[in-house]
Parts: sequence; structure tokens; C-alpha cells
Amino acid sequence: TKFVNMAGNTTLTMIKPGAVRRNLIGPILGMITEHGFKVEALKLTKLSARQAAKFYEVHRGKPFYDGLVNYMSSGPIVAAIIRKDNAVAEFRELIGNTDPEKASEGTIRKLFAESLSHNAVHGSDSDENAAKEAAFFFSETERFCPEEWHCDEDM
Ligand code: RTP
Ligand code: MG
Repeated sequence: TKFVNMAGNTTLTMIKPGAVRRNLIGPILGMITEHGFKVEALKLTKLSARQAAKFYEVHRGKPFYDGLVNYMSSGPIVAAIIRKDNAVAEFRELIGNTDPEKASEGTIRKLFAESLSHNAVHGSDSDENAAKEAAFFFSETERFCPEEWHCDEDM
């Protein structure tokens, strides 16, 4: 099976190092699943500085880039591929504004982020990046789709 995310039904999230350190893996995954996302792949891992630099390559040169790479490689993260109709947009709505002070009530960042730079979670910003980021973390043998989820329909 080849995962291409053509219909845009998956996105990639990371629970960032600060949120893992504050023992928030359970509450954050709980919010994700309560909002109808299915977990298709999941791992606790740690990015090297080089891997974090590659993951956030699009931000290279921006003033926050070095700090972002440092932070994202500072400790373990949880990476997950999650599935729902219109996943990228639906998930960005659930996580809220990049800056937790601007995030709506009830969003993951409003509830769990410490600051703009330590904002608890990542969510892909497009279907194309969701597919790239999923492949960055997971091989095909690490992705699981029970029959009941009808994943074949978006290929
Ligand atoms: P993410 O990629 O982590 O899901 O966040 P995002 O799309 O909402 O924000 P993005 O623009 O992609 O920025 C990536 C991360 O860099 C940090 N950031 N700091 N002005 C700043 O100091 C600044 N801007 C962005 C944030 O932690 C953001 O999540
Ligand atoms: Mg982003």
C-alpha cells in the first residue's frame, strides 16, 4: 500500500519537548482522539539538532530558527500521524494560534502551551507537507489502518 494523502485525510503532529517534560502526552492525545482523530502511527523519539534543522528547513534564516531547532532537539517528542476528514485544517483549528495568547479557548495551545516558542504541539500546514512530514518519521510498516477506517478510499 502506498500512502499519498491525496484526499487530505491525514496530518502529522508532534508533542513538543516541553509538553513531554510536563507529562502532557496523555491529555494531549486524549484531546486529539476526543475530537475524532484516529491514530494511524505513533512514536516517542528524539530529534538530533540536524534532524530538527531538516524538519524545519522552510524556516531557515528566520530570527527564531536557531532557537526552534535547539528547542525541538532538547528532549523527547511524540510524533503521530492522525486521520480525520480535512485533517490539516481541522487539526490546526484544534491546536489554535501559534501564539497561545492569541489561541481560542479550548484549543490545545491555549490549554497546554507555555509560550510562542514552547507551544506544546506541531501540526502540518498543508497536505503536501503532511505527507512529507509523515515520511520523515514513519515507514509504511509503521502505519496502521484498520478496515473500519476505510483508508483505501483516499488512495
Ligand atoms: P508548527 O509548525 O510548530 O505547528 O507551528 P505553526 O505552523 O503554527 O508556526 P510556524 O510559523 O510554522 O513556526 C514554527 C514554530 O516556530 C516558533 N515560532 N517562533 N516569532 C517567533 O518567535 C516565532 N514564530 C514561530 C513557534 O514555536 C512555531 O510553532
Ligand atoms: Mg508550521
